[in-house]
Amino acid sequence: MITILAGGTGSVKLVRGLVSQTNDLRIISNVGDNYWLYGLYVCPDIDTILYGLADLLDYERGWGIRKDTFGFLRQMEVFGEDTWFRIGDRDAALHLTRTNMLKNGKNLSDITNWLCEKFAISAKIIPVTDNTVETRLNTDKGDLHLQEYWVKYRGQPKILGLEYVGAEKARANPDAINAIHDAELVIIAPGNPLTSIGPILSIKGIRKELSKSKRKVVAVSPIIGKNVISGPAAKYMEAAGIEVSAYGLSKMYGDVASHLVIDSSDKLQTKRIQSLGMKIYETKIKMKNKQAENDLASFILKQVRP
Ligand code: FO1
Repeated sequence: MITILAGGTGSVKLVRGLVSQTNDLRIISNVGDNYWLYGLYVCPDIDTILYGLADLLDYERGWGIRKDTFGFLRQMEVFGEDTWFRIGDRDAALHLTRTNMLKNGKNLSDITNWLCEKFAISAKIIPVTDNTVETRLNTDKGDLHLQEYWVKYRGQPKILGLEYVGAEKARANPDAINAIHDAELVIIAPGNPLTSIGPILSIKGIRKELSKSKRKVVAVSPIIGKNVISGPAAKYMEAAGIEVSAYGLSKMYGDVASHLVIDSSDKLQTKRIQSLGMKIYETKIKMKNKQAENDLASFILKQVRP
């Protein structure tokens, strides 16, 4: 059994690749960017995996359903509501269903299992916790939810700090702990280390279990040279004073992973990273198409030997 820690669009590509190579995959999903809107509970990282594995994801945007319509949102605008967070019509149906199930006493894990069944997804998606953890940014425009910072203000405000509110008290999902404990290999997806993977690692039970299992944990870099393959990770890393490079990443994951997959073009960093005690694997990490997703997944499963 293989387990992957995932969040955001960088992760879903590798998740898809892994599904093509193994039939026993557990996906521990970030919940830090979950967001309440119009009384609906939106879980972007869970939904990106659901849509990705159901082959519904809009890959151009990296979120939502391909060819979705936005009639619901247009009507909300007519009613004078803010519409900077673009929820599609079919996407809204999912959020409404999930919110009703929550109101009827189901927890996020049960609901996510049910959604996997509905989308005929055989991999198991495990929200890292059923409690609320929110990634919030302290900025020069005030305290903002991640979605407000990134979508509403387009990542413009100056970041003064980042916090995973609720992480202290959140109870790790027991299925997530078991998924780490029982796995042959645990993969940290090439997601944003601060806003996609960070909230997962901020939950004490998870970090402890990963540290115990460190010999079988491999992280995949989302960075090539000084650039992040996609998304705003560099912005968050710079704000946190972390070097934007595979080396900077290895320092962040040093206590939870003992293997790191980097891009072949980052060879020159290998020695520096090895000095931190990590085993390095070099390959092409950019997943431009399905073949590249499968190739990276296959490389990890064949080459990384705990
Ligand atoms: N990202 C945007 O940049 N603009 C949007 O309007 C937007 C809407 C949206 C709706 C549902 C959903 O699941 C995700 C959505 N995202 C949108 C993506 C989201 O903000 C982030 O990419 C993730 O939270 C990062 O993992």
